[in-house]
Amino acid sequence: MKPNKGFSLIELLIAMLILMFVMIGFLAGLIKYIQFSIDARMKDLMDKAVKDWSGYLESLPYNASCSPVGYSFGSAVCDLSTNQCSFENIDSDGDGIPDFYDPYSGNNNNYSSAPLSTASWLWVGPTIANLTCNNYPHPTTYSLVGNRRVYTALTVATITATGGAEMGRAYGITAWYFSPIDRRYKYESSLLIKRKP
Ligand SMILES: [Ca+2]
Ligand SMILES: [Ca+2]
Repeated sequence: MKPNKGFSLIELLIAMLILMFVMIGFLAGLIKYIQFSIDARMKDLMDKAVKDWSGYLESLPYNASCSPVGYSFGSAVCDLSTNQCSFENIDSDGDGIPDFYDPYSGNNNNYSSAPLSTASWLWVGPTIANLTCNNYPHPTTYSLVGNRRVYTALTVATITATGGAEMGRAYGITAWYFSPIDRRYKYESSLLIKRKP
């Protein structure tokens, strides 16, 4: 009987191959885990941005003088008992998101590589303008997770009665990011209606 001289070359190669597959599997899992945890942090910041901006616009005096001035969305007719507004049905790029909450003209998933190319109808956005309202400092228009941004944009319309008198203002608040998992557009929107005092 031959004495056992340890591992043969073949056995060593097989062991190394197995180890390599285990390592590749482990690394793939680790990368997925990191992507999911970044996505979760970005989603938290997106939720926070919508809440912060809603609270800010809510607290702003109706007659605060703000720049940029004017209504990015012109006038709208809203049913103030149900908060249903005429702009909810306007979707000029046909992607299923009303313009009032849509920061991009066209399919939003296509903007992951050009996130600053926002649509013309925004009132405030990542590159449109910083909002200045007297002495009322506003929340940031974007926040960061590493070098990835979570964006915020606003639209605004005046709410008019039949006959044209201003009854209030409607604000569209949208926060969004492109997912680190699949680069798709993820967003959250909110409508804030302020009645004229
Ligand atoms: Ca749209
Ligand atoms: Ca769009």
